[in-house]
Amino acid sequence: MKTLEKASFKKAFIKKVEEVSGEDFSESTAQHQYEALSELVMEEITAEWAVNNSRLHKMEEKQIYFFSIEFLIGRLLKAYINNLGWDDVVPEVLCELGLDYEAIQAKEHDPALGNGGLGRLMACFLDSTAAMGFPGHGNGIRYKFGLFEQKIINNEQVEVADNWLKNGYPFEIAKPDKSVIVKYKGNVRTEMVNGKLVFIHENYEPVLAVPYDVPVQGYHNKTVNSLRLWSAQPVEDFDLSTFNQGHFLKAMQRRSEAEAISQILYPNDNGFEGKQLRLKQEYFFVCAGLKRIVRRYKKFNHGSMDGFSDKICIHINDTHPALCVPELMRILIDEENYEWDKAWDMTVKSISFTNHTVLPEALEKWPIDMVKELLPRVYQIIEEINRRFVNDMNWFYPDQEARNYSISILKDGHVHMAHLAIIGSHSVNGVAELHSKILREETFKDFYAVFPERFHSVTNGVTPRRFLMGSNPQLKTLLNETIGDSWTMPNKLSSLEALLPYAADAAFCEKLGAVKRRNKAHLAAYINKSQGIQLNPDSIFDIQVKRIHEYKRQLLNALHIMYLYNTLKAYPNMDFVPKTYIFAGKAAPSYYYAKEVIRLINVIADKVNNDTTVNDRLKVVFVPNFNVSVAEMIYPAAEISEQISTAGKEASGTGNMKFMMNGAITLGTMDGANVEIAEAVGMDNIFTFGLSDVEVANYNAHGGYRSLDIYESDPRIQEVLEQLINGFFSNTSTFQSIYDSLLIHNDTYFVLKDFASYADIHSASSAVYRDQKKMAANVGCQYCTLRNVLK
Ligand code: CR1
Repeated sequence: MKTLEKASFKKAFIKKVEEVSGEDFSESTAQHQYEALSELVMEEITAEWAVNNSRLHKMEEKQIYFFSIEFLIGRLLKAYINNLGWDDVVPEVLCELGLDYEAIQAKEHDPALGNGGLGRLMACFLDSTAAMGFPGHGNGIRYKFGLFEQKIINNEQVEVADNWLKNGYPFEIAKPDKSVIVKYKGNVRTEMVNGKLVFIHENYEPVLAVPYDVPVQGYHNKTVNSLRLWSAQPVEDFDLSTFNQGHFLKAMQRRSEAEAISQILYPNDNGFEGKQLRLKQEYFFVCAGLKRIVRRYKKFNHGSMDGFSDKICIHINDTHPALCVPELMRILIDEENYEWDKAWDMTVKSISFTNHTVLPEALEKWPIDMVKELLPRVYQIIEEINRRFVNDMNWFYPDQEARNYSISILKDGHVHMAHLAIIGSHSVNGVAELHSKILREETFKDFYAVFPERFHSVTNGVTPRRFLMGSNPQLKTLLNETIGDSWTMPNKLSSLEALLPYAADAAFCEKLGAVKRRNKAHLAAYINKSQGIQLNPDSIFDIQVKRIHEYKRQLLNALHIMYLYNTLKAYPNMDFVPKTYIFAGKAAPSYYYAKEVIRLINVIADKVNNDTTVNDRLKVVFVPNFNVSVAEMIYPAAEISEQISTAGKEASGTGNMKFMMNGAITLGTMDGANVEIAEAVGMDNIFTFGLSDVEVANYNAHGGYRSLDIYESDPRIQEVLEQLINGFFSNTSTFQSIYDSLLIHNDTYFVLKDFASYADIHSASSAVYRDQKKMAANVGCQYCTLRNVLK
C-alpha cells in the first residue's frame, strides 16, 4: 500500500473540490468535499481493483461468491480511508483546512440494502474476506429504495421511503456492457436435436439485469474484491411497437414491471412474504449472477466448464438464493450439454448454504403454481431433482416413507426452499453452536439423518475494523498503547488476550473508563441534539438495539423498566444506581405487534423522562432510524448489552459481539452466540438469566406454560400489566393487544416466565456497577477473552 503524502494529498484534494464544485475552494460545501474525497479514494482503489480483477481472471485461486438478497454495507468512505491506511493523513489535512471530517462523512447516505442480521453478516464477511486477502465477492440486488427510514411521530413508527441514490453514489461503477437477460414466464418446448432432447424456453418476458460493482477494499493489503449489485431495466428502453399502436399505458407498464424488480427491498426480517415480486427478485440476482460467473469462468478456461466446481464456490446466504441449485443445473444441462449426473455432481460440489433462522414463519415455501408460471424451465428441473431425490430415498430407506416425503422439495403444493438448498449443497451450516444443534436435532433432523456429513456449525463473526477500530478510535489508541497493534491485523484479534493482566491494572482500567465515559458523552450529545433528551453520562447505559421482534423480547425490557419506575415511585429514597435505557430498531411495517412495542417504549419514555421525581435516576430513549451508522455510535457507549431473546430462537445475534468488542457486558439468555460469549468470558463476566432452550422446548412440547399463574403470584407483574390497559402511561391509548398476548394468548415467548430472573440479574448488575472497580475488571476481561467468536 502506498503511503499517503500529506502535502500532495492536500493539493490534490483542493484541486478535486474545485473540480467537483466548479468554484473556488473557499466556497465549497461539505457535499462538495465529500464528493471530492470520495473521488480521490475511488481513484486509488480502482487502480488496484483492475490489477486484482486481472489476477482473478487467471483463476489460480478458488473463488467464493456470496449470493445474498441483502448486503447491509453501511457507509463506505471512512472504511475505505481506514483500510487504505489513510486514516492518519486525511483527518489531519481536513483539520488543517478547517473542515469537519465527521460532517463530511455524514454526507454519505448510509446504503440500507438489508434488514439486519443476514445482510449485515454478509457485509462483515466481505470485509473479512478482503482483509484476509481471499478472493470473495458479493452478488445481490441494487435496490432503488433501501430499507425505509424510520421516524417516530406521536410515539409511533412511521416509514419514509429511503431514496438513497438521490444524490448519486460515488462508490459504484455501472457496467452496462456486462448486462444480461433474465427470462420470466413463457413456455418450454422440447425438440430432438442430433438424437438428444433439448429444451427451448420461448415466449418469455425478458428483463435486463445491469451490474453495478462496488469495490471491497482489503485492510492494508492490495486485495480489492467486488460486490456486484444488479439493477433491473426493460430490455428495450421503450416498447416502441406497442407505443406506436397507441398502447401507451401498456408500453409504460412493461417498463415499470421490469424496473419493479429492483425497486424496493422487502422490509421483513425473519418473516416470509409470498409475493410473486419477491420470487422474481430471487431469480433475478441468481440468474444474472450465475450467468456472469459461468461466462467469465469459460472465458478464462478455454470455453470449458469441466473444472468449475474446483475453482468456484457459490455460497447461498439463507434460502433466498436457493434457486442457484436448479439454475446452475439448467445452465450445465441446457447450455453446456452435460448429462444430469455429472451436472448434479458439479452443482452440489459448488454450492454451500447457511441457514439463519429456525422461526417457522420465516422458512420460505412458494406455491408450485407460482413457480411453474414464473419460471417454467427452472420448475421442470426442480421437479426432476425432487423426483430423483425421492426415488433414491425410497430405494435406500424403503421403510421410511413418511420421513422421505417430509424431506422432499415438493409437498403440500409448495416448493420448500430450505429443502432445495440442503439437497443441492455439500455443506449446510448454522450460525452458532446452539443454533446448529437445533438445526440438527429439530428443524432439519430428518435431513441430518440422511446427510450427517453435510452439517456444520460456523459461529458468526463481525468485523473489528468497522465495529471497533473505526467506530471506537479512542479505544483503538488505548489498546495500541497498552499491548501494541498486532491485534489490528486480520485474523489476529485473539492477540487481545495480551490484555488479560491489565484487567487488574488500576491505571489501565481508569483509562478504559475514561474512553467509555467519552463515548457515552458523545452519544448523549447526539441524542440531545436530535431528540432533545438530556442524558446523564454517569448513569449506566443499558442498551438494546436490533430489529423489533417478539422473540427478541424488547417487551421484557420495557415491562421491567415499568416495574423500576413503579418501585422508584413507591420508594423514592431507595438506593438506586442511575440507569439510562436506550433502544433502537425497526419493525416490519406490517408487523402490528412489534410496532405496538415501539409505541409502548416511547410512551414509557415520555412518562419517565418528564417525571421530575425520577428522571435524575431513570431515563428511557428510543433512538429512531437504527442503521449501521447509528449503530457505530451506539456500541462504543454501551455498558450493558441486552441480548434477551427467548432461548432457542435467536440463531446467533451479531450485535452481542459488536457490543462485546466495545467493552459492554452481555446481559442475556443462553441463546445464540451468547453461549459462546459466556464460554469465552467465563460466567463471572456475563449476566445470564431465564429459561434454557431445553426448558422452553419442554414447555412447548406440552402446549406452553400457564402465564396466568405468574400473573396471579407476582404482584410486580400484576401492576405493570394492569398499567398496560388502564391508561397509566398514556391516558389516550392502551396496549390491549400486548396485554392479551401475555395473558389471553398465553405468552408464547415466555416474557412473564422469565421476568423474575431478569429483574434479579438486573439488580445484580447494578450492584456490580456500584463497585466500579469490579466493573472495570469485568470490562477488561471482555477484551481478553474474545477468542474464536470474533474473526
Ligand atoms: C438471525 O436472526 C443472526 C443473523 C446472521 C438473522 C440472527 O440471529 O445473527 O441472521 N436471521 O446470521 C435473519 O436475518 C432473516 O433472517
